[in-house]
Amino acid sequence: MSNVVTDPRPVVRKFLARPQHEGVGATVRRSIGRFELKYFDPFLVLDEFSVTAPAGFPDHPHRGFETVTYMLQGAVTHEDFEGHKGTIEAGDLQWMTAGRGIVHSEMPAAEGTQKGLQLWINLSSKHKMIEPKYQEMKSTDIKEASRNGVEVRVIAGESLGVRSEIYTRTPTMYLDFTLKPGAHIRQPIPLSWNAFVYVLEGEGVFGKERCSAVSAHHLLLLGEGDGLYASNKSSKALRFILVGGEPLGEPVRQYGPFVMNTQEQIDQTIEDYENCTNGFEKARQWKSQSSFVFGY
Ligand code: FJE
Ligand code: FE
Repeated sequence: MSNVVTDPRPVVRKFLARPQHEGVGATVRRSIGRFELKYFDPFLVLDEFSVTAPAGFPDHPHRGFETVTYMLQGAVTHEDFEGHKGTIEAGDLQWMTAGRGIVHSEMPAAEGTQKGLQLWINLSSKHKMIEPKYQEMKSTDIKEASRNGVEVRVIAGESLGVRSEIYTRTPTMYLDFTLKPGAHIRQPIPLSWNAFVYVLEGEGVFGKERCSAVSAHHLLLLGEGDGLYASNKSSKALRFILVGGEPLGEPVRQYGPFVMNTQEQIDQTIEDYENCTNGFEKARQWKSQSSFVFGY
């Protein structure tokens, strides 16, 4: 990938993510995965979530994709039916490959409101049934770089000469940028990848220099080109994520938390989950500790 951006990608679509109810009493601003944008290959869902106890995401399954949870505020405890348990706090990351099957809970672990981003990345047909896997990174282990008023946290991929160690089964980049007033950035993106921006704080100009500024909770789909141009022409900090991925180009069949290629595979998955087979064996006995704490 070249280090210079000569043909910045235009913004081709813009969505404001409004709050909606999800899980049990939780709120998400869903941008990808809503009715108007069911899929942005390979991305299935992007939720900016907000949960306050006793609300949360109690015991539920996943199959066929990855969930990437990046905390912005507070803390979330996750536990799964294999006995894997952990708490992620502001700035921490959990990159979970559900593969053939995970059953887990994701519940608040601090006072007040827990906020973060959860991205669902599809897996190719040949990887949908792989063993589940976790990659976790504490905030202090996430590499950062800064240059000319731009700060980047490299969650996946590479930016400003810094590379993340996160392994992305579906080739993906995930960068968290903060631009001081007056700063701008040109970030290369592989030509064939789909890419989007989601604005977290402040206002920014994306795509071309003359575009109007975009504010928080907006998703911007980028068109063709070799990278992103972003600029902060406001008087406050601008924070956004840039995510890109190699499209799979495969049929997608989704039933809630199960994402496969065909209806037959979905039927099989529902059967596997009901019968506790083919990766859901441990679902038979298991209930999260959270379910007792929160009484669900
Ligand atoms: C899920 C409804 C859900 N976005 N953001 C249905 F809410 C969920 C789910 C989540 C979720 C969890 C966190 Cl921690 C953050 C989220 C949706 O767990 F998986 C299905 N199927
Ligand atoms: Fe989940």
